[in-house]
Amino acid sequence: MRRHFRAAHVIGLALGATLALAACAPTGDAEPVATAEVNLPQSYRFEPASITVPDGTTVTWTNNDNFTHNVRLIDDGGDVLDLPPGESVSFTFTGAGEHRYDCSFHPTDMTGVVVVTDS
Ligand SMILES: [Cu+2]
Repeated sequence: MRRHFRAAHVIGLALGATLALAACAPTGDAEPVATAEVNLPQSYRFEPASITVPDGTTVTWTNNDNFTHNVRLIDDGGDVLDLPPGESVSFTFTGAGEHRYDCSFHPTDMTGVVVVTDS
């Protein structure tokens, strides 16, 4: 009887541990990185793709890839900032919340988000 109870208890602990691991498993959406600098390394990437900055921060993207990309400000009027290889562009984000952007040439591979917090 006592032995049976202990076995059930162990199974319960194992289940709990499994659920905890599942809750912490990577989902592909990494925690936003606190930086105002986004790199475009080879190839076709924004790095880091998810950043966080205080309200009113100017974010700079630098294209270190061999191809021309751009920054399309999806949630900020849709303007497209051209970004040839070796060049940088900047944009000042205002308004707390998620500001999504992508590269209009490669929207499937290249998306990013700027999480703006109250300053
Ligand atoms: Cu691109």
